[in-house]
Amino acid sequence: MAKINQSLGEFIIENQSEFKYSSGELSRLINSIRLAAKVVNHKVNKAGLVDILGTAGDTNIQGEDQQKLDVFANEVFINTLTNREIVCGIASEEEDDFITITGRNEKNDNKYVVLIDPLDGSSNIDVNVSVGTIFSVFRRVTPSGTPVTIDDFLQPGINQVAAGYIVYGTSTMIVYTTGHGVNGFTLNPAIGTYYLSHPNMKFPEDGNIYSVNEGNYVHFPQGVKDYIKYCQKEEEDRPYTSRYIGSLVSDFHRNMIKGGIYIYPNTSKDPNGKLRLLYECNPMAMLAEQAGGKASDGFNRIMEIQPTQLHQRVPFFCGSINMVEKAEEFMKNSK
Ligand code: P6P
Repeated sequence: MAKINQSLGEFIIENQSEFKYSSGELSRLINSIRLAAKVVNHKVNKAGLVDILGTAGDTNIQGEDQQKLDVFANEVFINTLTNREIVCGIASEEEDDFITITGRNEKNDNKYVVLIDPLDGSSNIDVNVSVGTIFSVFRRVTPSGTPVTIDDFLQPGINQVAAGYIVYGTSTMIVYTTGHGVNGFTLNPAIGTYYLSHPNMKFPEDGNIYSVNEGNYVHFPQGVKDYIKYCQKEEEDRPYTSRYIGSLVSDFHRNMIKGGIYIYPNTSKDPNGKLRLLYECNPMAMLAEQAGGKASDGFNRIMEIQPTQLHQRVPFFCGSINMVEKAEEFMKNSK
């Protein structure tokens, strides 16, 4: 049972028994993410003051300029997860291939793999807009003691054992689920402790916020164009409000609290959309469903998509269930 102002550490211990596989490793994994988030948060909050802005002079597999904070966040999460000897493999938006982690005993007997977008929305860094970290956790499917293979990472989202994000905003929060609802914890930076501030988070079934980059309108599928016009129509509870931060974690977080839908569809420029299935859409979809919301590619449940590539992209419709289903209706009717 969640108690307001309970610390994240107390919450993890109290709820550890809920997790049927619990041998403490998942708790230690969440704890390591908690620690890494504090380190990244410290740097994000000082980004304007130290020479950590700007690009690191490299690009990631997506061909995107790697911001220095991207590189820093990636290293912090990978090192923290590696040092704690909890996971046997990591996949990251910032790494071309997955990373195999062998314990000090040179064995691969840890049971979890983590997939992570270490700093989502990084293009917002230099303009002081919220950014986030997104993580997804699976149990490995290949035999314990052997090196992980791509099959351990290419699992459908329904297999996730945990998922969450950190939003580095006006306050820093960890929001995560282990399959028993969604809880949000706010960092008290004065003492470096996260406290339960948003117990049992729920997506309102309806909302009046739609989040989409309308600059791409001419490239959208007809169903999305029709849904946007529906949102803008002077009728009943509309027009809705358009809110788009350009940071998935921030738009998702606001929509989960207030009600809303986030859409990043396929376009004529990006036929599979922009967002990555494994470390953006699947974890956000697990959170959405655990909070009573919905996540699809416009037609199919995100978490039932069988991945084929580590960095594959999918169209993403996510948020209040009635809004997602209305958008899916427009997609179906325009087919
Ligand atoms: P665009 C950030 O790069 C991101 O992956 C999401 O966080 C964000 O919602 C989206 O891309 C923004 O993309 O094309 O609208 O700038």
